[in-house]
Amino acid sequence: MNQLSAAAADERTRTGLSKEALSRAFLDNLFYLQGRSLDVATDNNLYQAAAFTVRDRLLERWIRSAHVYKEQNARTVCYLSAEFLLGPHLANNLINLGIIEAARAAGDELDLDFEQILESEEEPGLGNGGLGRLAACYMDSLATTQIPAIGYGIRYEFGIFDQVIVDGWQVEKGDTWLRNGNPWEIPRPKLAFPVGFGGYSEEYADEYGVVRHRWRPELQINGVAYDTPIMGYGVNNVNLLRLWRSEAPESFNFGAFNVGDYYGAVHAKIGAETISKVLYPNDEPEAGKELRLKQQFFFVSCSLQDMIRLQLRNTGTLEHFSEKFAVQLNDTHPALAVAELMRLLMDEHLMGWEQAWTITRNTCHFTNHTLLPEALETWPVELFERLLPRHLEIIYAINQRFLDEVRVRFLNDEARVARMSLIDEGGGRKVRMAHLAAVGSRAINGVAELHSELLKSTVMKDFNDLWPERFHNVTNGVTPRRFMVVSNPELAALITETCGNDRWVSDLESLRDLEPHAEDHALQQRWRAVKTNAKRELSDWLGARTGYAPDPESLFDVQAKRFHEYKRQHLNLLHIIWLYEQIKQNANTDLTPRTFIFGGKAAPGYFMAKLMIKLINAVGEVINKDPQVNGTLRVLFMPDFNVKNGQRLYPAADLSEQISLAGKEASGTGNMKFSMNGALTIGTLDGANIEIRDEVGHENFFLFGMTATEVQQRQEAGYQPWEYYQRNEQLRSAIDLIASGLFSHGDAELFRPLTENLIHHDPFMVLADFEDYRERQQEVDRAYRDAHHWDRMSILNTTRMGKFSSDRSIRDYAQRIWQVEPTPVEVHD
Ligand code: 7GP
Repeated sequence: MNQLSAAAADERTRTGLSKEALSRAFLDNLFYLQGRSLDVATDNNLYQAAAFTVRDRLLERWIRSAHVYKEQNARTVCYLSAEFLLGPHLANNLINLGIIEAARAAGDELDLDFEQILESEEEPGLGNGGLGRLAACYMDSLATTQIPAIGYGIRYEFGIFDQVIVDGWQVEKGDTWLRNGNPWEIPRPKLAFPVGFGGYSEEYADEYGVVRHRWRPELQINGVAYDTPIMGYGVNNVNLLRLWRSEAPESFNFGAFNVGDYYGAVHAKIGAETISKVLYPNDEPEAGKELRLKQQFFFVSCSLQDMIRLQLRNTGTLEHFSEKFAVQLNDTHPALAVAELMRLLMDEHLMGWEQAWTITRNTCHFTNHTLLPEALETWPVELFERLLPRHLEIIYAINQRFLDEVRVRFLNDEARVARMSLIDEGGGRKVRMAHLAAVGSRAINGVAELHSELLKSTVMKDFNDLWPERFHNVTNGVTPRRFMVVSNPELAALITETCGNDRWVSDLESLRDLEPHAEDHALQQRWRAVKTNAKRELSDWLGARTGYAPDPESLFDVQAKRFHEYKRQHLNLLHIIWLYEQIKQNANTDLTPRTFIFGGKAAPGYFMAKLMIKLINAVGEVINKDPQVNGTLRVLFMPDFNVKNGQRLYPAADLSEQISLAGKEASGTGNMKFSMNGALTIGTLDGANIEIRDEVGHENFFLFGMTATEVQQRQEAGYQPWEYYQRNEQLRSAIDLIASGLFSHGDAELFRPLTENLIHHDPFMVLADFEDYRERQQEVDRAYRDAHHWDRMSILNTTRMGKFSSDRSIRDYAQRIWQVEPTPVEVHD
């Protein structure tokens, strides 16, 4: 071998995928990046060394992908989202690179605890729940389906809080995910964009006498890029997640800035850094929080400036901007993109209105994630005036043209004009962000069939009347890599063995091949053994944390999701209390032993949700200790439900609770994760439950409750929860038991807000659905005793989940919304 090719071979092994190459690189990284040898390395040292070893391998493919994308001038999806709830990277990247076995073998050889190294990773919790996790699943699927994409968002220093349970109450703890450093990101200090706030807008005449506008912000900060590579599964495509961190610009030079006012200068610097400091921990907007609007503008502006930079670098003109980029607005948080892209094109790049508007309208696409009225974002006009005066002007100008169109289309309908206006004129003028997003977008979509229909018939009805062709449905999906292969390796191995190959991992529809085996008793037994093992693992984990290790033979009944009244954790709880009463009344009551497991965070300011958490823990405390119950019932609360803990939960669930009031849950995605892992669902006809039930078969799904239409009718007829309370003895005694103080050491006041609210208001109609829910739960009870039948249903739930892979969702977006094609990447040796 000559010297050159020897060097080349060496280069290859530096990022080689063999056990030997991994082992060598790992030790190297441990020594040179962590300054440690094996004998003194901490868990975190080992994790970091492993992470850097994997990252090196991603980087090689990333550079190659960027090169191919650029060479082919590939159309690129830009997913703008205020949240990306990624979860731990290490195991996922090992799977996607196809080297988890080699890595495990390398670890074994070095006598390392591989699982412990994976466990050491602190997850980046840069999201609240469904919307943020969906963005992360979509990043995985974009790379896997080989679609060039950039995820743009905010690099929050503090992500979603850590939840600890103290005396049954949720207590929030700051999330310090960056404290040990983040090996997955690459800071790009030179890739920074100025972002203005405040000041005023002015007109001026350019050299040709054309009147133009410019914004003179009072304050400027910088957004600095932090890049994380996102590796596709089984391909060489690596996409980019680019998160912005706010900084004071260099001109904040303490000497030059504000001579003599040293403290003032420091204060201003802190102000700049505050913008990317913390994620707002609510799954709906908090009214009028100035910092939140600043965050939204901050990341939108940086992202668009970055896209413009890329386009100018590649083609020297912005004329074809909308052919190069498809921007997806993940709910209204990035809706300011519409106004900011207009401003950048017109004020900074001197385009005329018509051209800028055509580009903007052809670039943006908008996904709505909720119909809850309180979650529809609006911002006071006064706040806009103060923070974003030029954008307000642009919004007014968009609005004027838009309302003219409405008037021409619907003659003499000023009520409609007022309803559709970008400005809500009633009681304090406000900018309606959903309207801004809708007017500025080519396509608008909901996230499940029912949700998309309700979107068209309720909150966006007027827009659907005007532009029906812009409305679409793209049913959500989740990635089977993280939520099956990574989190449930035993199940994955069993499936692969039975199918004879692992094609299903990136072609989930092919799980249908397994269906003929659903009857096979040998498979059923192994299927059950895998489930029981997962339950045992979860039981050990819960035992160590809550003091109660549930029996893995009992039915694991799980509700894990954010706490919200519309999700009706209290419906589940009322049923549990009713079961408890049955046992108390008759010690011989024949019940299938069950473990009820709850998990989820409540927004720190959401009193009722926090009270529900307390009640669950209080009920658990009484039931779990009661000798008469004797293990038949257990109620456990898994603290700190996040992506990592979710991965422990999904494989271990027998029954998945998807019990929202019909019409309220836009889609749900946890429902898919449970079902993929062989849990059966008890659920309402809400969100994607409807489609899940259609796919898995009605006979393999426990349905209860009113339909969305019935909900509406009942509400219109005047819903009286009190009547249900009076009429239904079971329900009444469950509620009365809470009110009696049994679960609060005799304190009859503690849970009164909850019980009173149920009896007298019950906005989410818990009482109306209780009886049907209770009956369906009795069916569950019976069904679980027939192991063969249950296992068969469980297998069919998994094999029929093909539709709910996020790969399918992304293909839908690519074909129907973005018109973008895959760009495969080869890696040459
Ligand atoms: C959630 C929806 O509540 C959930 O049903 C859906 O599956 C998920 O988005 C993904 O589409 N919405 C949010 O998380 C959220 O924050 C307010 O919505 C903007």
